[in-house]
Amino acid sequence: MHQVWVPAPWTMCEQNGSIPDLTGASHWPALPSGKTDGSEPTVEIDPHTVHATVHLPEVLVYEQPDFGGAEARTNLNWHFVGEWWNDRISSIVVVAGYWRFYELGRYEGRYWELGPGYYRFVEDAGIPNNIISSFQAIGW
Ligand SMILES: [Ca+2]
Repeated sequence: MHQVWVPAPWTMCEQNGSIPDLTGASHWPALPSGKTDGSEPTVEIDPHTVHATVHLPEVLVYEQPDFGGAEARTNLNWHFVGEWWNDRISSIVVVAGYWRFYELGRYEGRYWELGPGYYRFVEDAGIPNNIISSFQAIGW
């Protein structure tokens, strides 16, 4: 029988109506990847160095204060967080990068910026509780 993967309702994904913004990903940081034409590589890549030096923007959002309730982790920008997450974010961990959080979808309305850190209640960072509808990385 054909099995269909059904995401949990709080998974931030297109199946749940979340709208990813992939335009930003094209200029996110990246190291040269391996060549496929048989020529000598121009850069010798040490995977440990890559791990230590490349910090992709990354954020975790939580349903409740103090990092409680449902959690979503992402490295992507979101035009819309999806109906489940909409107006439901109460705490945030910014792992890397600088992120802008918007009160409306499509990066509209008021917005607030957070850098790396633990934000156990968004209102302590000046963001009204249960208001975020979209967010994007603006620097890293
Ligand atoms: Ca909102």
